[in-house]
Amino acid sequence: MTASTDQASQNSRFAPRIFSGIQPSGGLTLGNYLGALKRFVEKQDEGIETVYCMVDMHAITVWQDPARLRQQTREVAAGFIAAGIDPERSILFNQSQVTAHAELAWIFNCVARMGWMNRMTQFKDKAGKDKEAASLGLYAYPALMAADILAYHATHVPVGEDQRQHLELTRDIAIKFNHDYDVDFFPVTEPLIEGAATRVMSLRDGTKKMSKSDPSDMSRINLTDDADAIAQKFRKARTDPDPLPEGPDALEGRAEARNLVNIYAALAGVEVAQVLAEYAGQGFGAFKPRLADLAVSVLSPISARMGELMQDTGEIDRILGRGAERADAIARPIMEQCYDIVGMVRSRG
Ligand code: AQP
Repeated sequence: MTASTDQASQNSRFAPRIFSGIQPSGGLTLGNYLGALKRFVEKQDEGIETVYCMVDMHAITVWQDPARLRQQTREVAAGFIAAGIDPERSILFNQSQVTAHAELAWIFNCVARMGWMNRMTQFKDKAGKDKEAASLGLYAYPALMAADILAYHATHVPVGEDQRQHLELTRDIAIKFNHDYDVDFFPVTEPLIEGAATRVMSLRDGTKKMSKSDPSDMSRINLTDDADAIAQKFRKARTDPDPLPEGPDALEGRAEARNLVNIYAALAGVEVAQVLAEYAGQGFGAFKPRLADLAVSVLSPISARMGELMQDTGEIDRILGRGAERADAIARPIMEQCYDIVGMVRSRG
């Protein structure tokens, strides 16, 4: 049996279930929208069971002002709903309201090996030069992420390219847990990294990921940006002087050009080759305003709806509370089984 058929048969006893999350560590960006949110909506609309989470416990692995964290959690929730997540069809909640995440993360801290964690590139990037000053939570982040996913026995996780390594670690943790305790308890989750915009890059530097925590606001499009800001940011986006080429291969070595073409393709829902067929030979002076118009047409209804939803944060809190109850109803029995497998006495009434 090959590794993939072996794994397929191992996972076949688990009903398909999608889990994914976004940190409320800032406002949502075009990268979050194209790499994650848009695809979350597609999965929901395919009729698969979908569980989506504002991962506030991940957010505090770096300093968050408490009032801002609360505000951003509600705003990110509004972003999910405005982008098309229906809180009746999907389960939508914030992580800290379901304690299984923290409980399972501790068990996974005891399953994951130091050597595995030491290889995580996101920790190296986020901790920067002064690793001694980074929080222990930032180091253990991938074990909490594995717990987020496996507390629901999720079989598939739509994410951007930057999360590939963490998903590999989630699989390693599931395999080691199953092996150590001689059980077939956790699925070996499949990452879903698909589409033209799995890695949207900074508008100021085509080698860096577009990120909500980048100090430069000009590096990203925020979902709440108005039409003028979007047009200005694309106009000032770094590019090269050459015209757009005829085929995708010729974008090799032109990181900024490729990024803008990928964004256009993902927003329009077409292939990169189709974008180039339309714009080949034209310069960025002509392309950027068309890209800005397209981005405004996609994002402005989302931004307007977010604004409306944020008028009633009490309703957002009710949605998150109800989502947390539904999430807990799935995760709690899995957590209790997990404690039993590990050998913990559970004798409370
Ligand atoms: N630039 C991006 N391109 C494609 N996908 C992206 N994602 C994030 N940035 C891009 C995807 O969005 C989901 C949620 O990410 P997150 O907010 O939990 O964490 P992150 O990847 O660390 O995103 P940021 O914006 O860079 O946050 P900060 O600045 O707080 O670290 C994930 O599926 C991610 O792949």
